[in-house]
Amino acid sequence: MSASHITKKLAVLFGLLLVPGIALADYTLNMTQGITPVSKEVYGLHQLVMWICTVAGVLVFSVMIYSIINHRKSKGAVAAQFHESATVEVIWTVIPLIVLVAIAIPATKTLLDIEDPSKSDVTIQVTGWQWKWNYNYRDEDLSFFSNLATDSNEARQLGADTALRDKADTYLLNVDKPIVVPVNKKVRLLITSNDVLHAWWVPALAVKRDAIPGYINESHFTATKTGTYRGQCAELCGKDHGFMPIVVKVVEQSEYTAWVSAQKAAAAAAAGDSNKTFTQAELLKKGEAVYKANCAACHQVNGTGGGPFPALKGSKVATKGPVEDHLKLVITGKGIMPPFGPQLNDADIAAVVTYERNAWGNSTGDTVQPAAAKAAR
Ligand code: HEC
Ligand SMILES: [Cu+2]
Repeated sequence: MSASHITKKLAVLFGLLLVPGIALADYTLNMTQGITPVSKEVYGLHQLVMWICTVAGVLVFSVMIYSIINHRKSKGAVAAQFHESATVEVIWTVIPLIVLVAIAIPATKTLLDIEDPSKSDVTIQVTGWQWKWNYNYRDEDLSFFSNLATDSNEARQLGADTALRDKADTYLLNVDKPIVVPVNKKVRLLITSNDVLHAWWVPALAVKRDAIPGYINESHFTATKTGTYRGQCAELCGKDHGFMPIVVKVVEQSEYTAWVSAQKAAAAAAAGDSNKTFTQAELLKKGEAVYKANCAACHQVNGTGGGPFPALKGSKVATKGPVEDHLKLVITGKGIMPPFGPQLNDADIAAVVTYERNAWGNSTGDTVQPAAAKAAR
């Protein structure tokens, strides 16, 4: 191969190397420092160990390379013999020992801090569901589900226009209801699961804990900076593992207090809805929102289903069968369809069933009231 040939090939290679460089412009090599005392400790520990490794590596490889070059056989070097030399053995035992102790002391301190959820100000029970998170504020009697934001959910549908993806705000990293916590307060997390293994992971908070059915893992964080922090489920948990993000909003205490009362008022209003009678138009509007947040992931926004998920458009249950059976199926689930009875209130269930019976060309004309959902439970 001629020299110019090689130069050309190298130029192309470098050109190609630049492509991902542009795409990953804000990619960083190091781990995040995060916004909690524990995350900073973890970061510091990582830096310390990395530098110890670097120094040890440079020292060892320098001696090795120097020896290979200067004491090589072709130069006539003869290997020195120091078998059973007590001095050498003491040196190569004591130096690593000192290094290990130097690492173990800060590592133990960090581990103890990670494992210390005592004296917390707020306790939140985090429950993994396929494929969403449930948050239960233990001291506030407040509980809600956090689903993938509707715009992201629509953008990932079968056959969705890819332009939707660019439009979706923080594609796949946004939820309909984030959890809100006060700044500079210690938040204790009780992490568990309702079905399979999940893991609650938010890098900026240095929390990554398995959510295990029938078992409660404890963790904690104290966010020292207001803002929005994102994470994801970090345990392969089935079809929509990649679609159950986590959003934590850290706010001032006063804003937190206001948020809690607003959430409680909304929950009380929703509970009241279960005793109301709605018009069909109201139910359809509410039902569409409930459908998009809870059902579209499997049955698709346009009701056509796909794979193991049956189409609801023209489905027997949603068009011909009695309303009662439709309600029961949604409440108790079937096969791999999870039960929505524990997840949705009567008004939500009535609304989504009304919607399914009248959307996408389904034309039963039925209006299903919350009282019917209550009776079907
Ligand atoms: C995790 C995926 C998943 C989600 C989310 C889901 N479903 Fe289903 N759904 C299924 C599967 C799978 C079936 C088929 C069950 C069977 O027959 O074994 C099904 C069946 C149904 C049927 C019966 C269809 C027929 O004709 O047999 C209805 C109605 C239905 N789902 C409504 C809903 C509603 C309402 C929601 C949201 C509140 C919802 N589904 C959310 C997976 C899902
Ligand atoms: Cu998960």
